[in-house]
Amino acid sequence: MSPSARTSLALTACLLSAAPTHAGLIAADLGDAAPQGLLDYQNPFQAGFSASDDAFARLRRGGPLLPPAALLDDSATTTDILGIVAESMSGWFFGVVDNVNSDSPGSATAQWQFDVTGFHNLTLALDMAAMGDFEASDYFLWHFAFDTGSSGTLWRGQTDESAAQTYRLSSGAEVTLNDPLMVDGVALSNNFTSFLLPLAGVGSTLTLTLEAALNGGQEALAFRHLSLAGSPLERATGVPLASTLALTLVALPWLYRRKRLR
Ligand SMILES: [Ca+2]
Ligand SMILES: [Ca+2]
Ligand SMILES: [Ca+2]
Repeated sequence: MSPSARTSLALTACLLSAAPTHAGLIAADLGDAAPQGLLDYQNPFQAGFSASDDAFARLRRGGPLLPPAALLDDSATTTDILGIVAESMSGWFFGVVDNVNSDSPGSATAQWQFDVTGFHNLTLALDMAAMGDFEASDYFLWHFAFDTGSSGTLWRGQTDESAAQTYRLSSGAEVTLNDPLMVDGVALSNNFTSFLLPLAGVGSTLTLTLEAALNGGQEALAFRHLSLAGSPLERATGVPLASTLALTLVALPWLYRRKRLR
């Protein structure tokens, strides 16, 4: 291949690389690191309830607010038959235990606001886990809303009173309980399951809301690895791929002639 042809191919590769690319991470919370892109977080029960074995909060092992025992799987070192968060897991998660109590007779709500300015084609990912013998009255909902108005329900967790689930603890012991929480036809277990959804809409602020009503001290629910991916808006309105290719093909003979004239 002549040097000029190589130059042309390099230019072609360069122009093609300017075409729309894959989505990147733009916001995150409930992981090992500090939140990313988080503008605001509201939760009236973040400081805890009167009873320390109830929770509706961002938590992690070691505190500052200590997770209730129902959320912790300490079975690797002690007798424990109920839990989600293994002793090896030190990062943040959102934990719910018996949030229907004397401090809060109804459902509880927590809200995250993320900066999504300049992005579209957003995709939300979240890991979910639950363990317990739930009732039909136990449920959770995740909603989204853009400042521009589009909104909707993301996930609905509801009890399947005709099913049973086998939970495996870090000791290796298996516990089978009736009535698991189901999300999109999947029975949650105490090992985290990843869920992924595209979000229809654009805006500068995305609000995510968790609403939950769990009534019972032996029922645990946890979320972690909340992350938001998206594509930059300017790439979507840039030079279309077909135009880029046409421009390159027109430029090739000109580049070749220019090289020969030198
Ligand atoms: Ca039940
Ligand atoms: Ca209760
Ligand atoms: Ca219950």
